[in-house]
Amino acid sequence: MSAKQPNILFIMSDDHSAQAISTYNQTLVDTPNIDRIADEGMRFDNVYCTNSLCAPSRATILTGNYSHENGVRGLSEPFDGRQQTFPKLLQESGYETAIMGKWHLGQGGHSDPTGFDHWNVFPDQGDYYDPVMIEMGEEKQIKGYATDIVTDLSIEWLNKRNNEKPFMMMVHHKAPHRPWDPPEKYKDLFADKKFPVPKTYDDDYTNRANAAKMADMRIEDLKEEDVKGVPPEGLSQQEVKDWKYQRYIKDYLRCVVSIDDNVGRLLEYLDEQGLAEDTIVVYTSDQGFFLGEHGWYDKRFMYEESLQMPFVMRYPQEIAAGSVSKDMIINNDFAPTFLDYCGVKAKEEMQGESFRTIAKGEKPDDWRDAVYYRYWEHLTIHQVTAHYGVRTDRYKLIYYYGDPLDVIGAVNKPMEPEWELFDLEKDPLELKNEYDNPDYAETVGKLKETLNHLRKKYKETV
Ligand SMILES: [Ca+2]
Repeated sequence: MSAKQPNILFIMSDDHSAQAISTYNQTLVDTPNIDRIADEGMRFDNVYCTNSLCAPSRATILTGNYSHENGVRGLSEPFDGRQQTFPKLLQESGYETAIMGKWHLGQGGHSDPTGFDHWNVFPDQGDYYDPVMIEMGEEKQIKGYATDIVTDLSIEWLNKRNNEKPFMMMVHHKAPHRPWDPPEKYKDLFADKKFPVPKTYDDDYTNRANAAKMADMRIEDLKEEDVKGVPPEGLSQQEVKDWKYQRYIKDYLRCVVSIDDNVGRLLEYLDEQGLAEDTIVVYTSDQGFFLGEHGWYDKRFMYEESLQMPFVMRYPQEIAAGSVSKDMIINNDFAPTFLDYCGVKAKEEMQGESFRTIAKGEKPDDWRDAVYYRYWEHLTIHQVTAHYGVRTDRYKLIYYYGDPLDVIGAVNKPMEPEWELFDLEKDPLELKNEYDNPDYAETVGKLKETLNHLRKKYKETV
């Protein structure tokens, strides 16, 4: 193999919103180590998941394909590992490959990880404390805190790997996923701090589709086990919400601080081993997350906080330090991009594009100007309505199709279809649906054409 093939260290957490990373937003928490990847490489401001849910995003990242193509449209559909994935292609091309931590794509049969020389993953969601892990099919309980353990195992594997081969390792943290359990050492961090609430915290969902009103993921609905306690007596409804929000955001951010520490450990390891120059380092999350925006926690919606994935990447040989990209990238693009860097061809076309040239600071003339999104689950947990839509640099058109056929969880739950249009330039917080505003009729027409074009392009049939 060519000595020029880079290593890839792909670090991904679960439900880590860009708002909770200081290179994106300074109001919540300091993440010096994740920021370091951006400072020494590129920060991507417009990276989107194409189905904002854990398992589907993971399946898309592995295959480069949309949910309907890779078979993981919702949380209940196991991944079929016989299909083409980028780790498999790299392994076949001489890479040594590994995955540590969260897999969440089913277990046993054809759903165990494939394309990895070594894997050690949580069953399903996994536990924060003393988690059971499955190492190459064998269950073992490991003492400690999940985020530290995943990093320990990753460093252990890097020490043992075959130095003759380039490596690709996926380090997948469980944190900061619900139930947001922080490590013991950080359980009192931020104890005396009061975090600001986001601008749309008290969203009342007027001028919007019913879908927003129906969603069952409001801060006030957080359960006792989520906020690890009962609100003091005598509080007003708003005070209970505020109390819950502080409990929620503090535990969430405690988990984030621990992730950032562990990202730092891996970066230091690369420095110590002289690997930093030859290794592409990525930090991302499987989707975004609501941290009180629109009064919510969780994800699923095509709204910005849930759609946007944080994404920073360092590769000193090609990416200028401190650079920023605003180009629209989707999680389908990750697989073709890594293959491009490694000089490996996919066997059949993936539904994503390599953004290697964008990372070099040059945007290809024919780069996409619209992103297609689809959330398939219909009125399952959190009561979010199935929808698909298109986002351009200025507009977002969402169709809540309400069709009980061919969607997950939809049996006997038909709904009146509804549309939302947001003008992101005038209304970046997505508070006013302009779909019925005649001033936007022409825009709506054009966006529907784009939507239909993308649905055809990606072979969407329902
Ligand atoms: Ca997730």
